Amino acid sequence: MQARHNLVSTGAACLSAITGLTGFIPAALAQGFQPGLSHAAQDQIGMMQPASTMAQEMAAFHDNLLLPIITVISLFVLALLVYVIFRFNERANPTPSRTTHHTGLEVAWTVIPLLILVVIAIPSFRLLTKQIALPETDMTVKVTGKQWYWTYSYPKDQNGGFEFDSNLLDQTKLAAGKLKLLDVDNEAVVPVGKAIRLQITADAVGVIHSFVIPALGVRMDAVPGRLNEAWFKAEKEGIYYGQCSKLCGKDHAYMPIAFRVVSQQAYAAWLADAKKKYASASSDVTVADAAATIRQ
Ligand SMILES: [Cu+2]
Repeated sequence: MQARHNLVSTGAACLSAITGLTGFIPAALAQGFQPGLSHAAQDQIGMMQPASTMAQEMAAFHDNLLLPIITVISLFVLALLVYVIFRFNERANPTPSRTTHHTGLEVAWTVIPLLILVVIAIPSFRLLTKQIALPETDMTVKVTGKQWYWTYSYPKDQNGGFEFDSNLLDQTKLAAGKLKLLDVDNEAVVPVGKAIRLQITADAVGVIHSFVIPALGVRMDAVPGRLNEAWFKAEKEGIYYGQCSKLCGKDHAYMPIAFRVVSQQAYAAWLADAKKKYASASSDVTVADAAATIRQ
C-alpha cells in the first residue's frame, strides 16, 4: 500500500513537472486521482464514494434500502431451507403429508413480495426521474462513443466550438502515476458545482456503447442514430473515471472515460488552451444541431 502511495505521489510530481514544461494543463488541474473517489480503491467493497448528490442518493438507495431487503430475504430463504432439510428429511419425516394448496399461504407469498416491490419501486422511480428529467443546466458536452474511444464535443454556441478524441494511453509506455486501463490522452474538463448536460450518442456506423461515471451517478447508453441525455453536478474537484459498460466489441475494455472536474478559473484557462490545441478539429456542433438530431 505504501509503495502504491509513493507511486501516486511520484506520479503527481512527474505530472507537475510535465505541466510546468508544457504549460498546457494549468497547475490547478494537475491534481492526482483519489482511490475510492476517482476509481475503485484497492480491496474496496461497496459503492464508489459519491461526488454528486445524485450518486449519493443512488448509494443511499442501495445501502439503506436494497441491501437490508436483500439480506433479510436471503436469510429468510436460508432459514426455510435449513428447516426443510432437517425437519422433512426421510429419516425425520418417513410418511410425508399429501397436503396441497393453502389459500392463506398462497395469498401471503403473492402479496408480500408485491408489497416489497412497491416499497422498492417508489424511491427507485423517484431517483430514475431525477436522473432522466434534466434540470436547468449550465453547459453541455456532447459525448460520442466510437470504435473504440470517446469523442467529446464542446458546442460552439456554449463558448466551445471544438472537439477531441479521448484514447486510452499506450499501456506499454505508461508513465508513473498513470492508471492502467483508465488514464487517457485527452481528458474532458468541466467546472465544479455546475450542472453539466451530456448529450450522448454513438458513431452512426458504429455500435452501442454505454457512458458511465460511477462517482458522478451517470449511466446512459450511447446508441447510433439516437441522442440520449444525462446530467451531473460534481460537488468535488478531481478526476473521475468510468468505463464503457456495454459489451460493444473487441476493444470494449479499452475505452475508459476520464472527466476532470476543476474550479471555474481553471476551466476557463483550460478552455482557452483547448480552443488552440484542438483548433484543427474545430467543430460546428451546437446544442441546436443536437436537438435537430432528435427530430430526425
Ligand atoms: Cu463501448
